[in-house]
Amino acid sequence: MPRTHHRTCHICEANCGIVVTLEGRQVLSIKGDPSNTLSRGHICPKATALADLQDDPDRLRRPVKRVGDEWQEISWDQAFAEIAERMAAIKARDPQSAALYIGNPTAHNFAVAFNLDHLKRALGRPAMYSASTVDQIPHQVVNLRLYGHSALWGIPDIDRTQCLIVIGGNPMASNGSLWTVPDFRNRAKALKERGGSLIVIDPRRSETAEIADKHLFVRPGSDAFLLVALLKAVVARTVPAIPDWVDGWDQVLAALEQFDTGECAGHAQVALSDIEDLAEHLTSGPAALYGRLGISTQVTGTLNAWLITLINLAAGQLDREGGIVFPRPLVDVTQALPPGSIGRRHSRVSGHPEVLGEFPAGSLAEEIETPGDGQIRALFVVAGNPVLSLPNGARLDRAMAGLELMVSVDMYRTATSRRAHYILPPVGPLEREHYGFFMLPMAVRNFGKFSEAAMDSEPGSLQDWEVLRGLAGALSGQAVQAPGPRETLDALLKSGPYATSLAEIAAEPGGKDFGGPEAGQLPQRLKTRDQRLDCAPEEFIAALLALRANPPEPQGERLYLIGRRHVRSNNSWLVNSRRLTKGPDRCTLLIHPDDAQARGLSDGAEARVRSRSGEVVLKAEVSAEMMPGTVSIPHGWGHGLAGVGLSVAAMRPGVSVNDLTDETAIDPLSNNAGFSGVSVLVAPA
Ligand SMILES: Nc1nc2c(c(=O)[nH]1)N[C@H]1C(S)=C(S)[C@@H](COP(=O)(O)OP(=O)(O)OC[C@H]3O[C@@H](n4cnc5c(=O)[nH]c(N)nc54)[C@H](O)[C@@H]3O)O[C@H]1N2
Ligand SMILES: Nc1nc2c(c(=O)[nH]1)N[C@H]1C(S)=C(S)[C@@H](COP(=O)(O)OP(=O)(O)OC[C@H]3O[C@@H](n4cnc5c(=O)[nH]c(N)nc54)[C@H](O)[C@@H]3O)O[C@H]1N2
Ligand code: SF4
Ligand SMILES: [Mo]
Repeated sequence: MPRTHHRTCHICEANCGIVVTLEGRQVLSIKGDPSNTLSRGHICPKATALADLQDDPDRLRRPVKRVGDEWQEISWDQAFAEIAERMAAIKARDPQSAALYIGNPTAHNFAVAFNLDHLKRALGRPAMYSASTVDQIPHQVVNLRLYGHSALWGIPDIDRTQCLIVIGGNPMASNGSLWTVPDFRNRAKALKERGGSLIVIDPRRSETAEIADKHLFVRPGSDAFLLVALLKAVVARTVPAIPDWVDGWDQVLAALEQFDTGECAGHAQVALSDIEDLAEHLTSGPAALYGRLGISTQVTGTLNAWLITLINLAAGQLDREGGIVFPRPLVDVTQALPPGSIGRRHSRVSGHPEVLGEFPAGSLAEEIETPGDGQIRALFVVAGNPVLSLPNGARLDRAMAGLELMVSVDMYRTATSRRAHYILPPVGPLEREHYGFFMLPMAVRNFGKFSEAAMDSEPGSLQDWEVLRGLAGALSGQAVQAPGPRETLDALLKSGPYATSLAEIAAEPGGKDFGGPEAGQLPQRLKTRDQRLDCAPEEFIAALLALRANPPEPQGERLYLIGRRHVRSNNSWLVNSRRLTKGPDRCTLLIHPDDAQARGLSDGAEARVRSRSGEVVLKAEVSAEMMPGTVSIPHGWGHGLAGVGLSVAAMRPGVSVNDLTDETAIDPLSNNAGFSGVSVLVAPA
């Protein structure tokens, strides 16, 4: 008899409710769950890939060990014991030689979040790296410095705003980021139906720009200039009503004096009249300026995220209905997690400060390559694919070959885990529990949904968190004694703002809804010592002033390279799904017709793209959706490396854009990689 199972899709940040129909272990269908009040029945094509993943014969079911070029299946006990033994030998020579890299899927796994510390402790405080520093850490730094906690989030109040301005985000493809906003399409449609507007600022006419009322191109990597000009335009238009719990506004104004609006607009290649129009929208009703990945992955990422907050503040939109609102999640992560630190330690080779406990992922390769005390000799990768996801991944790939021990917790033999000595696979995607611990605090509803496993796990398999505990136990010689993830979550729900419980949440198949975010949360929710908001941290002001001396360099023959996401893929890891990989080639070079013509490149021809880091050859896709002077290649491709065990992906492996990106381009305030606007040369291959 078929049975239905209500759960949350854990692939991306949207946290959509899904209904899985199963017969035994066989998935008959995956559909949107209309009873889920967060996602309202919405799903995207990726949800059905959960079934492909669950059944994928390439997915590892047992630990494997690399012996030469061969992979041998071994038992968990053997894997844990051998790893512990090798680690002990390495540590005996140098206690500070281990590093841990945490990939994006760990952000979608509450049980991993509760158990990482066991592994960190057992490894003796390893150097930490993660996908955060190729993604969102600038926003966390701004949260920390302004609100006092890296995980106190403000999000656009999309369901009540009259104007949403998106800069460097493409929610129509990504389904939202740092903003859990499932069903973005219909929420944007409703905004327009009530007479509001959607404006997109992006060097590519993205899928979101396609449905917008207005789209502006911006020169990649130059958003800080546009944002300075916009802030000045907003200030010129209104006398900002800065709340009395905000300090530092005068310092902001003084710094702005140093900039000329017209000059800034010129640097960003945005017309002054368009900037005036944006300011008009922001100051004439409920409106929200939202910036995401395109503005985060720049060397000015923190500056960008800060300027966006200042613009919302100056326009009177911060903590306002229809502006930027602060969700009140069921689990208050600002209670559950420490606020975050900056600069307590520095990296060995280049002296990068620790930011939220991490060094720049872009500096991982040099720490493996450079001899001396503290050289990384053992690397543990949990749910990450840094060879494809980090800048100059090819350099990291070469460096990894020199590691004495590498362990990947992953269910596939990927571009990265093929370098590991041991791969430890978790259970299938439908065999695990889920709670959107990190994502629900950024959701458009104050909402909770707990998903039980949809099916029993295969005998002898372990969940990610059990793998982490197994490793920690073996490394420390002591089994981990701690409450399980369900117990921890239950306790957090009980002590949370709604004093609910796991049992209460789990009883609701569609989730439990406590209403939409309310305005008026500040200053009470601030986690700063004095419960005031200092909007002008010294180092931010200094970085802003330093911007004057760094106008964009003349472009000449060079083109700006940016990235993109497709609704049928997710970073590097849904590439083995038969359902998703159907259709046209997606790893292409998007290039404007004028730029293509100037280089003698026709649509479909092979193009050679060169940068400081390397070179790739891929098919050109000529399209006026690109800003002239700008090209785009998606990340998450490059599965053709020897040793990768992805048979579906192998048919169309693509190339890795991160063979072109620059690992030395780092935002000094957050350690984030600068991916936007890499300078490249393009020619026919
Ligand atoms: N040039 C460029 N580079 C980028 C980006 C870009 O826009 N442009 N985007 C960046 C961003 S935003 C991110 S988040 C990073 C992502 O960077 P990473 O997190 O390093 O890489 P992913 O491609 O997400 O790979 C995740 C890995 O985890 C495995 N995995 C999936 N689910 C699970 C699970 O439940 N358990 C375990 N143990 N493993 C699992 C997958 O098989 C895959 O190998 O890439 C970044 N890199
Ligand atoms: N389908 C799908 N969904 C995903 C993912 C996926 O891989 N596939 N990945 C998930 C992850 S890990 C993340 S972090 C989120 C990211 O979600 P989003 O932040 O929405 O990221 P992108 O879709 O990469 O959109 C970034 C946009 O910035 C633009 N851009 C690039 N450079 C610049 C610039 O210099 N300035 C400006 N203003 N814009 C620029 C790009 O053209 C692109 O349209 O998506 C998540 N959702
Ligand atoms: S939008 Fe994200 S959470 Fe929703 S179905 Fe698609 S992949 Fe899953
Ligand atoms: Mo990400």
